[in-house]
Amino acid sequence: MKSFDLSLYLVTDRSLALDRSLEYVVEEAVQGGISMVQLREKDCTTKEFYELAMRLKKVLEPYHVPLIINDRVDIALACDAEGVHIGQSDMPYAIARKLLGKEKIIGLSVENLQDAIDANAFDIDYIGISPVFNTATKTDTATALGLEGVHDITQISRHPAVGIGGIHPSNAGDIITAGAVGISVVSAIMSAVSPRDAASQLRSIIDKVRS
Ligand code: TZP
Ligand code: MG
Repeated sequence: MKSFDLSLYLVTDRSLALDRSLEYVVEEAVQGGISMVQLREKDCTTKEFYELAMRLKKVLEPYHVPLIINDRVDIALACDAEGVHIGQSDMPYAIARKLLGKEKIIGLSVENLQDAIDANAFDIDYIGISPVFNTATKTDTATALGLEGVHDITQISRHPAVGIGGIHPSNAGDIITAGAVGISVVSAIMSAVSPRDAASQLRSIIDKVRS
């Protein structure tokens, strides 16, 4: 049985890690309470991507935190990651599912209500509502959906949803209240002076809103 916890989902970006290793930031974040990690690499060779994924897998395994690979089904298969996260222009989910099998986690970004309606017909495990707010971390996004978008999408989706984009301690609780089961963050943890404290602060906010 697949079991995973979307509540506090770290998406990586090495360029925002303030010269610290990805392994260091991720392990700190895990100790602060993140529940899932997505390795997102836009600028490296396949070999580097694979090696990085293997190193992160080794960091995460003792904590039983799932490793999800952004976009690259081949890397996910090569390192036996727990799953992949795909966008609307990445490999079609049905092909990803065929290649990965039933037991792996597949997440899909939805950028509007229609994407979420379409995704109801898909054998995926969660959706990422993208972006909730505008963010300097990724500027080639669709129009920000806001809390209203999170509400509308989670109302119609049969899949659990996480929000991504511009999420920080000041608005994290609102994303959950609007209907998401979790939040995905990049800079709020990757660029924090203490990734552990940043994760732990977000963890407390989420737990409080959910209780
Ligand atoms: N997809 C949509 S927005 C985004 C991604 C990968 C970046 C989110 O970064 P941040 O720093 O949490 O706003
Ligand atoms: Mg993608």
